[in-house]
Amino acid sequence: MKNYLNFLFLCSLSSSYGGEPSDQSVAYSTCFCGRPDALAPIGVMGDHLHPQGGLMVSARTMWMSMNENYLGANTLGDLQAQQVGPFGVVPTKMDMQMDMVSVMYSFTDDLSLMAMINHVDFTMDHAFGMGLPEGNTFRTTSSGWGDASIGVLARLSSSQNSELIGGLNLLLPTAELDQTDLIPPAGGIRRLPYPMQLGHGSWGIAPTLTYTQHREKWSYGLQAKKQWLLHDNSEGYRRGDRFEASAWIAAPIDTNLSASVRASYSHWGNIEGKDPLITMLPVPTARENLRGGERLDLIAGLSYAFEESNTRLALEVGKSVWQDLKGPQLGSDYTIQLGLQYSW
Ligand SMILES: [Cu+2]
Repeated sequence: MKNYLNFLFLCSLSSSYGGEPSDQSVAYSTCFCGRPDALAPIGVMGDHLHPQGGLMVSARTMWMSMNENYLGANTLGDLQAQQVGPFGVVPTKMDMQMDMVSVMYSFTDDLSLMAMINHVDFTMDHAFGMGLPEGNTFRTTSSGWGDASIGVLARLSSSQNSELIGGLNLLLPTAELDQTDLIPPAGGIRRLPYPMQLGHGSWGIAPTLTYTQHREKWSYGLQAKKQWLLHDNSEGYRRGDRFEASAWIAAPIDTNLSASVRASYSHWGNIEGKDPLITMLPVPTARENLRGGERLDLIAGLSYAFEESNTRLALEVGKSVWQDLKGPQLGSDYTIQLGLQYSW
């Protein structure tokens, strides 16, 4: 039993969940180890701290599938999307995979360092010349390291069962922005449009604010996150600012297993500036003013805490239920996030 109470995230005392609060609970009053919803759903980062000296490594993979063009909040058929421009080529489907590794280290009980790198794989299918005898389809792919980040997380306030954590991340321009592939209607190998490039390639800052509260039988949280890029990247453009807000409820459904539901709203701007090697392509993904949008996702999650090994395995599956995009632009259909976290 002692093992169980200590198993998660190096917390050094029992929680008040299902038992009397420990007399040490003054020191770490907001440690909810021992329950599987101790941490936020796997798609939320920056929601927790560790006691001084604590180290956590997380590996996550995220998949996103996009398979319809939107103009505002409405979907368009491929031919309709082509006629909006009119565009010689329209994207019809995009699949993204992002693999992320992050590390947390706690300098003090109230301050942690966080660092993250990611690797991305993109596939985009296109149609061109629809309605014409020579009409056809083609696929482009790109793959490589995305933009890394480092940052700090600090406890701003806490009570017996809640805490407020502020984060500040520095975004590093590590992604390469010169991915190319064969684009048949453009006559050969060309630099790929904006969404197929591996990241933003700019220095930036991303503050987060996260509130969580753990009740006896359930927990909830709220997070707001903003991302600003500070300058044009090496190719002469800057991706739009981004804002995300999440709200979730979670509850243990077994000793080791918890379930969650989460709503996530995101808003992102158009591209400023332009890459001259991209902007000439006859496809909406090469237009700087057709990149912005906003979206609401509903996301269900499961989290499993292994008793003996300080390990959590967690899954989130999300469906985009509403989006309003500068278009034609491919909208998100569903997302899956799988993560494994280990702490010392
Ligand atoms: Cu952690």
